[in-house]
Amino acid sequence: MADQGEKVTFENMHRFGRLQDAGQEIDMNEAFYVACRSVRDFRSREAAALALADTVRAKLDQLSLTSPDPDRVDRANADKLVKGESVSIGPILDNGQVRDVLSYLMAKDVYPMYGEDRRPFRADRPRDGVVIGRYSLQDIARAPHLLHMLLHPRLLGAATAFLGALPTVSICTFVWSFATGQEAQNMQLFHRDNDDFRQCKAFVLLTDTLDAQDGPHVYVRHSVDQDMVRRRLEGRGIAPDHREDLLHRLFDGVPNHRYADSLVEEAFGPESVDVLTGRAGDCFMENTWGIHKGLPPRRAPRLVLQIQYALQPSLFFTYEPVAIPGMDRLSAEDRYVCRAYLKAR
Ligand SMILES: O=C(O)CCC(=O)C(=O)O
Ligand SMILES: [Fe+2]
Repeated sequence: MADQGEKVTFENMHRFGRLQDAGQEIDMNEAFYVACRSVRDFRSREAAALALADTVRAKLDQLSLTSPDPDRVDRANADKLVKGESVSIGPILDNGQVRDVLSYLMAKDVYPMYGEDRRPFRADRPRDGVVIGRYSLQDIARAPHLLHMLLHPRLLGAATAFLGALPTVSICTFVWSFATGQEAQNMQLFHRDNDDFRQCKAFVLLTDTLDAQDGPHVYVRHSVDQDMVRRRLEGRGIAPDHREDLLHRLFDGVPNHRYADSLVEEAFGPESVDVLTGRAGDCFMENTWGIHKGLPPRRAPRLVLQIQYALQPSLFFTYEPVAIPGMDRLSAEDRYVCRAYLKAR
């Protein structure tokens, strides 16, 4: 334990978090992760996120890194993210850039995202029964135009304003969803992401996603805040007992909970369910505490780059940053944003 009266600094704070005297160590990262996933009350999550943002800004200051003033970046889109509305960014890759990414990835091994069988395959010959595929960290890191996407000013501006400090890319992954005809599973079912008290995701479409057959992303508008949902249910004249039951089922679920389509439809109505379509190269962002899913494609496989911006690396993952050319030409701030996945050498 730290000496009595010793000042808590960023350098020594981890020692205050460990109960070494009792001969047992409690990993506070683990405790923090459990908290991120278990605190379901929106206002408590927001208070924790704001405190965390203050801490991150102080830490950045110590590292002589500049965190842009959250009010001077993309406040308008950040406000939408806070309220639980999706943000349309528009195209961030042109057709040639999309082709570069696709032809690079088609020549790399794809691994099943879930399940025991980890054998790789190629995206043009998906293995039977594999619904969702991913790439290795090495192959993700070397993908063409990756830095352009991760550090895109529109994405960083909205993420910085939303999070209240310079973000950390805590997930960066190309995800294939294959047209298998199987029932929706996992992230194809309605859920909330809860890696951090506040996090947002940018989805960059790499295949055209024009209608329900293409497996579009689906976002439930205004599903982040139980008080807002309560007011809306009141406004629709839902009886108090039933209203509280719906709220309980929408907010008090265990982490990793999946929500039935019928529950979402009943609580929010079809007009609050946004189906986000677009052409390859298009990007949209959302606060993924809001309820969402990626529909299974029915015609052709669908490829998306998913970028999660948060206040810190996810405590769930072990990262192995990959050295890539071009990193040493970036500003220290940009290197910080990408540090969980990419390094200079
Ligand atoms: O692929 C999608 O559209 C959704 C993915 C998702 O929700 C997730 O990875 O958490
Ligand atoms: Fe998700």
